[in-house]
Amino acid sequence: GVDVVALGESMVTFLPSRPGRLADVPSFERAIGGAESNVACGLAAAGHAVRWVSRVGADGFGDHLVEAIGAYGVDVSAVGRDAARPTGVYFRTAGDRATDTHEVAYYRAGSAASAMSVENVDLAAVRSGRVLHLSGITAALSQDCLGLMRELMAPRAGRPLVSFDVNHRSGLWRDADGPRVLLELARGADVVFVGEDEAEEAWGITGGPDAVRAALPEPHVLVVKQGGVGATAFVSAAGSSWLVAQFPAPLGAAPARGTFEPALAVDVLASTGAGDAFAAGFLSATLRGLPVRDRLRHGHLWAAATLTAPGDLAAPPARDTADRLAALDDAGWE
Ligand code: KDG
Repeated sequence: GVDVVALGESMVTFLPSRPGRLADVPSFERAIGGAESNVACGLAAAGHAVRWVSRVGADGFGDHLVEAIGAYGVDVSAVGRDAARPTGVYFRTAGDRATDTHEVAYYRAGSAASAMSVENVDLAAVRSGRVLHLSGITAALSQDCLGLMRELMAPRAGRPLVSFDVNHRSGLWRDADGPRVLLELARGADVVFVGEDEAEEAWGITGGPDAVRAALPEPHVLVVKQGGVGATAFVSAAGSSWLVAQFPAPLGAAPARGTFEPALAVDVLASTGAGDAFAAGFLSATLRGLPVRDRLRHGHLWAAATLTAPGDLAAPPARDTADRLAALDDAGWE
């Protein structure tokens, strides 16, 4: 069976040949990006059975995305083609390493993926995994995409465990609804990933992980990412019976208060994709039934691999290496 299905828009990504303003970069190197397919590729590279569902144009960039993501071992058989709409692309600058600010130029309005809907996506394929990974980016793309998200997240018997990364991209929302919609979607998910900075930007929540949990008590698992500091996971003892049945002891046994794990100190080259890598590492460890502390540590280890690579996507650490590091005592880890 399929462990994880990820649904979302992927784009051909153009990485700059040198630092500086977008206006000054003379050439770019082609790579791939897309928050949900980044998660899918990481999980597949680590040996999990993963499917990515999306729509791309009937064009060379669509071919490239399907081939490149497929090459990670991701099942791309349910990716649809749109003869009338192009594959989205985006350009990025390297930005300033000290402040980690960079420019992003999206060319994705009206893309094939932005026209995803309950009508043109294979819903059975999307529901075919134990876990369905979604993100708030999809909700921002169009009303049809938002409708698809709501349909997939609606409570129903046999619904896969829904993992939701808030991924607030303020530049993508065409109206002021983003924060409200993201909160609504997060409330309906089983596992939620959100940055402390994101929670402040979108929802005005200050006061750290406990304040985020207070505003978002519903998800069975809530992970608040605190950038270079670490991450805090909240796991409620309660969950719907089918959820607890699917993910028994490790989730049910965890304490209701937050579990904090410090991040690894690394030399950040490009932060894009680090959140996706974190989610993939956390989900990988979840699928393996590892305890909460180890899920957070695998998240940090996978994020570290991406933080130190130029693209949005890096090979996850080898499982035995990651397991050895995650098993260190607290002093060794820090
Ligand atoms: O999380 C990384 C993504 O932001 C990047 O790969 C591009 O999906 C992307 C987006 O919409 O920003």
